[in-house]
Amino acid sequence: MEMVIYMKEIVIATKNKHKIEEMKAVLIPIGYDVLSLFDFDEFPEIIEDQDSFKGNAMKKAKELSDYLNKTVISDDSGLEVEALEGAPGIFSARYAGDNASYEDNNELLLLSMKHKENRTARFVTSLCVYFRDKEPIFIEQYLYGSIAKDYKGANGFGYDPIFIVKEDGRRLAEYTMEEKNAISHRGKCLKELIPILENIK
Ligand code: ITT
Repeated sequence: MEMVIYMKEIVIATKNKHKIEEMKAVLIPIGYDVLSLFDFDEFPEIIEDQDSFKGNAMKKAKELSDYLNKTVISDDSGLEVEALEGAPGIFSARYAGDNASYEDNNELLLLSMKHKENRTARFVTSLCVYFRDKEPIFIEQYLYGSIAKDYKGANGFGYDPIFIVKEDGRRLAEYTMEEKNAISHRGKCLKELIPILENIK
């Protein structure tokens, strides 16, 4: 009898290499053929103009899925700081302006927090998987901690060097990728996603 292997295809809706690596590590072992925006010459520019992480994640996945006619996984993530009423929040990537670097955003955040005693913060990830023929999946997860007063650690990206993880007091930028994936907002979303995807025909 002939064995037929059905490769399930999924497109990661990002060009962020950290995210692609992290998502591939979860999706390939459960049988997905994983693509990212690097595999397509043309795709629409998605304007992240929704007022929530979930709204932006859904918009990215739906618009790309409609255009590519494929299953698409997207996430929208960011940092919420209690003393700043949830800022930078959905504006985390452009906190210091439209073309801000990670360094620019970190500098502005340290400055905004200079006289704040309450340094509580959390990372948020809202994840969406958008199918052509099924209801979408939504997952949201958090990583709790606080904002430091200086930089430490060389791993990760974005706000990792100034984020103190509540669990052990280390900076997120001091975690190895494996350690970060085990506890992070995005890592927890992906862990929750595995059994859901495995149950889908
Ligand atoms: P997309 O193309 O997928 O949108 P992005 O890099 O803009 O990639 P997000 O919108 O999800 O990613 O995240 C917005 C910002 O939040 C990002 O630029 C970082 O500054 C910050 N951020 C998100 N996840 C982070 C993490 O795990 N560690 C540190 N900073 C993070």
